Amino acid sequence: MQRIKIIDSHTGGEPTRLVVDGFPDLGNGSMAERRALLAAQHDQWRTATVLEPRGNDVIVGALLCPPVDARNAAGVVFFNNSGYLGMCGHGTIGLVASLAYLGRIQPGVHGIETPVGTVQTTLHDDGSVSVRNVPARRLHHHMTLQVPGYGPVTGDVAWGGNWFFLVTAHQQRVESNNLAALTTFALAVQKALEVQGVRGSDGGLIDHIELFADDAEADSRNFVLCPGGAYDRSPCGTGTSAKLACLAADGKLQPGQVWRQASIIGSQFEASYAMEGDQLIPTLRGRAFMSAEATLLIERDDPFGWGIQL
Ligand code: PYC
Repeated sequence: MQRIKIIDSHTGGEPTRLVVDGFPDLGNGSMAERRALLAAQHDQWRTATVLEPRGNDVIVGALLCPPVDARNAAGVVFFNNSGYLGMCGHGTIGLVASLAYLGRIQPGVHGIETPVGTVQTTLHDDGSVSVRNVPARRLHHHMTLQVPGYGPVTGDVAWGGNWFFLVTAHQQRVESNNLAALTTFALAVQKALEVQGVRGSDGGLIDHIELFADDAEADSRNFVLCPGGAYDRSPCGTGTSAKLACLAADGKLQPGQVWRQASIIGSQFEASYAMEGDQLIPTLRGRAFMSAEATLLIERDDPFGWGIQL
């Protein structure tokens, strides 16, 4: 019998499954190296943790790792139903709240190492968490794609810790009672980007699609399609970071100015950015709530023990 100890939380409705113990030893390399090792040699631990029958398409896994730099609180490798993420904003908020729940950290500033860089987080006295993310930037402005079934779709390509295609002008209704149509549209855009060879500056897939609409309670409401086909219940920390980079490039948001990003289910992140030289550094603030503390069990003879993979 294999055992994986987890803490589940959700940030604005989006779940994070923190793996506290039970995964294979990935050595002492950087989080990018540990992610590569997990993907190449131990991927069944990802699938066992986030796929059915124990998980589902929405869960983001977060493997808790000892940090390389002892001044940091932790390292983390994020993964989901389709593979591995660079950074994850809602997941980092969930990780910090879970470490607080476990009594491992107190309110204050805590460095977290991720595969795309170290982020500085602040656990506030009210339980909310700020994440000072990796630098965000816009790569392409006003790029027009031909999307089969929909015609031309124009958007921006930006990095916020993952690669995003951000679409503001579209014919879609960004409402929670229109999820099937939004998902179908965003999947078609995701596919068109891949087929037409549009990639990030590091060659990475543009695998997150973000649509925007006005919102009565916030500066904007988004719908974010994640790489594995699920939509983000939270406003998406890396997606909000990519949005800040686009707003800044368009001169529509100044350093320090607050941007309230609502998700498709109405949860919110408060975001702003600072300039450090020519780098735009986003900060997001949100709150995670604990939802479970459990041990996953994998029986030796369970045909679906390592996840249902279709
Ligand atoms: O909050 O950055 C985020 C995120 C990425 C994928 C799901 N959530």
